[in-house]
Amino acid sequence: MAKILDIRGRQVWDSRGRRTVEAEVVVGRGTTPLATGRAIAPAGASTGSAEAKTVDVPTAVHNIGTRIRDGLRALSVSDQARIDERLIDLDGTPDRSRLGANAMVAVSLACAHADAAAQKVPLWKKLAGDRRVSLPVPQIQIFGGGAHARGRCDVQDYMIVCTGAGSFAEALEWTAQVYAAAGQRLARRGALQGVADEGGYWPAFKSNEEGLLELIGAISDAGLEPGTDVGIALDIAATQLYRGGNYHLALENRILSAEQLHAMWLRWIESYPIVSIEDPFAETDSAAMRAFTKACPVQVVGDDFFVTSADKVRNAAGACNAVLLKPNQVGTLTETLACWDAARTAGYKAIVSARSGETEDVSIVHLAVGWGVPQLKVGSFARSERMAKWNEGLRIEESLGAKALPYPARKLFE
Ligand code: 2PG
Ligand code: MG
Repeated sequence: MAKILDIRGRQVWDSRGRRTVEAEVVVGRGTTPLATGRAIAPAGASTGSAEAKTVDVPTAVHNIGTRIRDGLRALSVSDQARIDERLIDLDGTPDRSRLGANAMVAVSLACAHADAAAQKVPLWKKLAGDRRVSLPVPQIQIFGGGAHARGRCDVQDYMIVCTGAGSFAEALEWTAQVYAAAGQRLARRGALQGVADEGGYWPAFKSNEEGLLELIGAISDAGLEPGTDVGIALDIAATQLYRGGNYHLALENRILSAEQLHAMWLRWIESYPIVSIEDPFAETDSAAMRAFTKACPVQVVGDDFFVTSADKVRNAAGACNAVLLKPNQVGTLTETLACWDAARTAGYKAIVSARSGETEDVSIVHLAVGWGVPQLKVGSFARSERMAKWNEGLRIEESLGAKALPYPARKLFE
């Protein structure tokens, strides 16, 4: 068993040109180094209020090189639960505000990478053990709005899900065509204003519904069948729209009650091939979320609403039917896995997700594959912090070959 010999932190930069923290963990036998693992903390822009707290990057780097290094040294790097427990103890706060969730998640993930490297297996394989795995079904952003495009439109993520694709690689082929078609359509109309934080087009829509019409148009332009080949997933990130008990659609200059918004979402779901809707109501509006989930025939995802908390999923009482898993919302791998376990026990679906502030770190792809989480959300089909993750998925799919479980897209959304 390899033991942790050394840990250090360093400041690196993310996709928004902001500081973030990288952890590097050296493991070995005796005093002989065997392997190194590295991971970088991502950062959100539309964050849930109950997310674990970060500390500034110099403090995170300092914490990693001092308290965390001293606390984890000599632990077996294969014992992820023990490592994460120690991190939580060293932090000693309910919200991770002492060590910082950014420092903790970088270290927690770097330990997993170091263990995989010491065992000479890919991270997904270390996590899966002998279980057979498949690639997850991607939700890929085509238009970006909300907090990722200075509120250009109210809906944050207009995404596609290639529900009819037979493999991860085919889903990416189709996505490339839809992404290109969507850009051409916007450019022709003079409605293309660049790309938003996750690489989706920054659109000049006049209404939020226009985004749905444009998605349908782009799917058709790509020669694919909306609803059969390709469905739509939305992230409303509605906490961002919630003020004084109502929902403010700034683009349309309208203020809606929860009941009115509920009716609007149901009309959209009836009129368009929507297969998933995330945070359709604010994180504090549980009653609206519950009423909506009861009425909604498709996947209702809690992101800000659950903040990857196993307890919140266990206490959901009918709110949402799926959970977004973001390791940096809780701070450690073990807690993220506990949330996935809670979701499975409750019969909820799950999606591993990146953040709007990302880097070349591809750990989340391995988590989705290794833990058997059947969906993955990474942002759009542009910018290398996104493409690095899609490309990693391609490598894993290729390496699995015929050993893979059947690709789950058609079954998930049948
Ligand atoms: C979300 C994510 C990714 P952020 O809301 O699901 O789209 O955004 O990382 O800004 O929270
Ligand atoms: Mg979200």
